[in-house]
Amino acid sequence: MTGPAEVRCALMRGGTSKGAYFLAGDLPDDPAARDDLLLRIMGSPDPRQIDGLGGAHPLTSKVAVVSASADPDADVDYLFLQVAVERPEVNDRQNCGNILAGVGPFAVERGLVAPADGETSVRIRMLNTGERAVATFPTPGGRVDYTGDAEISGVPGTAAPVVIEFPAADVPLLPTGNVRDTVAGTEVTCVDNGMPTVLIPAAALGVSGYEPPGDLEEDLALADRLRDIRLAAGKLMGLGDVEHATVPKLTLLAPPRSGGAVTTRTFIPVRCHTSIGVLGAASVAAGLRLPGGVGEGIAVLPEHGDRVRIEHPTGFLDIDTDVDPRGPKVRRTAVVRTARKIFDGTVFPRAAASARPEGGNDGSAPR
Ligand code: NQM
Repeated sequence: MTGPAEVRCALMRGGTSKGAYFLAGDLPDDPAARDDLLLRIMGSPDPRQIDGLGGAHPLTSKVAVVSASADPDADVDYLFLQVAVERPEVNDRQNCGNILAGVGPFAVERGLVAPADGETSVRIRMLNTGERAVATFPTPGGRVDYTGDAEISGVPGTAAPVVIEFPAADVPLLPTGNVRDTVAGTEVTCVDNGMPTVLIPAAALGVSGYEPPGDLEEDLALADRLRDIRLAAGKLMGLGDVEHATVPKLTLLAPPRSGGAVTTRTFIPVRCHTSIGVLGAASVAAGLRLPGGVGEGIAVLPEHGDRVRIEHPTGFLDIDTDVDPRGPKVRRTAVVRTARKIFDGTVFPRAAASARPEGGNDGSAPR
């Protein structure tokens, strides 16, 4: 498959992730041609992604495709694509709330949204799930200002805050219809507040939940157990066969150690997240608020207010969730992230002829 020899692209950090941002009009319309091009741009498949923009980890092998929205209630459409590192696969079955943090600033940079003098709000339709978000960030003098004093765990230094509000969505919060299920012999809570997530008490899997991500990734017995839970939970959650999907995510829960509500280790779905995804955290926070869920007896919820502090391997993520236990339904979710434009220019994809090693897709599971 051939394609353009050069493409306009911005590399941005969004929250604790990093990705290549494109205008939809700069990529092929045909999804197969687009994905082939993105694999060659990111340097996949290759564990080091040495010949492309990807950073050799799922958290740095991400793509945002942005366009003006035809929807009167949205300014822009955002399609998130997860580019696998070691396999020639591009997946659109999940959203990404971290990469979302860069979408508003990128839309202003590309002239899709006229900035106000002061701060600008961008209404974003997230094409992966049909859900909505509004991102608000500083634009003094009508230019995006990435500098500021907001700090997020997992990112050195400080930057301008990107405040993201998620209105109530129509997706069922409990995709299995139950607050607790027994899946592959383990009691779990399957929840979806923007990201299909399986909550699992760490102790039920024989780990503390405080281990560093690398140690958990090396535990092959744990990996087998998580795989069994994920495949069974995926079916129960209506996601079908998730062998090659990046959802559902799996979050191990343990009591908080640093004043937060809970400690987490999240598998996305094979590598262990060095922090936690935004929508993953939104799902955890909502799940903890459901009476009868597996978080009961583990999490310590604040007595007042919507804010929940989710501890993770490199710090914490504060997220606001207003949950109506009748339904149950999430009325509102909000989070503060930061983003930064790293470069803006032209990317030169690897030539199509060398895009795939002999044998192509080896059919192995996602990482
Ligand atoms: O849950 C990683 C990330 C994510 C997704 C993943 C995310 C989210 O940290 O909204 O941001 O779960 O694959 O970027």
